[in-house]
Amino acid sequence: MHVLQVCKLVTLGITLVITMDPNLGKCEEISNTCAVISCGTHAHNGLPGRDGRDGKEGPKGEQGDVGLQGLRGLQGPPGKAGPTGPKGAKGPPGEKGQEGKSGLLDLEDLRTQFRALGGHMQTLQDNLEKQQKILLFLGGKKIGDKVLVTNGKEENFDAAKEKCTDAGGLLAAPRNEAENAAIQDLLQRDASQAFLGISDEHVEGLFKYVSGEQITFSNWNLGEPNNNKDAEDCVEILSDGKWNDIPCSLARLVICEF
Ligand code: GN1
Ligand code: CA
Ligand code: CA
Repeated sequence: MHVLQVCKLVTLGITLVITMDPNLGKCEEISNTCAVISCGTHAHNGLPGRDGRDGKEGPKGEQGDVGLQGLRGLQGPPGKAGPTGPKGAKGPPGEKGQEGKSGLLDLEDLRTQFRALGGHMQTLQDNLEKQQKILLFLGGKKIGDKVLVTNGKEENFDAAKEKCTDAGGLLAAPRNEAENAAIQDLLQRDASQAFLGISDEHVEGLFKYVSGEQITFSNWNLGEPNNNKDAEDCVEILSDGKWNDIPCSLARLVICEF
């Protein structure tokens, strides 16, 4: 039903009510609510009424047509690697390489190097023997793997130790009868006594090598070590090869072992 038709019906209703009850509002007042309401006598038609108010918003329209295609998007990340392709055809043969060396020649080269190395080793051996001859000539003595040498000087125990370590050796200490005899032989040329690299300066009665190990060989004189006057912690070797404990402050011949 159109708005106009509704309005006409309403106006008709109101006109009927007013006619039946004159106390109700005048027709002119009511006509303001609807442009099609007519007032007064029906002698002739009045002027057309004013435009009505805007109607209510209508219902939602039907869905429109599909729009135009949008712009192209940004490039995506690279895809996964595809499967391995078929094997290519075999290439042409390469150029011929240089002529290889004979294995026999390599062996001959090695023989030459060995001969040269042998020559160097012989030279070293000759030099070593020469050095030993010089050492023995100067008073050194070889015993087993040890070389014993004296500087011909007499020092107290600490100074004697230092002389030997400064030279890259140790104050001599015999580990067996043969070494004891070699030291004895050496001291007889220069003095009547020499220090040994042995002391009980840390624990009374417990004699140790300067390296810190407890002694495994000894050749004490009869009644020694007696720690005379409670002041004897170092050891001398006498001209007969026997040992005696003496004060470390005394000066004795320095004999080193290398
Ligand atoms: C004694 O006798 P002599 O002087 O060689 C002593 C040693 C002492 C030394 C100290 C048997 O030796 O133990 O170390 O004096 N010998 C005896 O100088 O008592
Ligand atoms: Ca002692
Ligand atoms: Ca003594």
